[in-house]
Amino acid sequence: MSATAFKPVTRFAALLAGLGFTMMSLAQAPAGGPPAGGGGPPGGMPSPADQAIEYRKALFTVIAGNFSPLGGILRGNSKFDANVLKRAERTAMLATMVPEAFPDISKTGDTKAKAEVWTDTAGFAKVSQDFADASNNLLAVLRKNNADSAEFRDAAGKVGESCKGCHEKFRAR
Ligand code: ASC
Repeated sequence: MSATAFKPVTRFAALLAGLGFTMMSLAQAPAGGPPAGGGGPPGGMPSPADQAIEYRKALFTVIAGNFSPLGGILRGNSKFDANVLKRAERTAMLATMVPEAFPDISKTGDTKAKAEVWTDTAGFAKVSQDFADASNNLLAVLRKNNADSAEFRDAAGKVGESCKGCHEKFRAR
């Protein structure tokens, strides 16, 4: 192969760099890429590990943004309103996304996730499933009776307990 064979690739890489990408980030290379938690190449995109952690935090931000108002009803901080069912639907859907938000590459970096997430995989699978089950139960309760009932309070309380159960075991303070 002559050196000229590489020219189009080099030009492509230069184009990507201009757009803030690298060949590596395009390929989503998990291993052998920028060091985990290292922030990635200077001036470039975050490393795959940092991107995965960023994604996870975003997921939990949206989960909390939807569920916290329901917890607030139980604590007397907010009122049951027309948004409750919608928030419960979102929480149940988002709960299904939790397990995949903890890929192996995201163990280290700017995260409170404990190593146990990846060592006690059965335990983590269980608390993730508890959250999904409790969220689905809350949704079922609201679909039957979309009101501030004792059943709603019990079901929403169980979702909150599932959040807490995972945080106590798998999230650093
Ligand atoms: C929420 C929220 C959590 C849980 C937790 C329950 O609304 O954002 O992290 O409930 O506080 O104990």
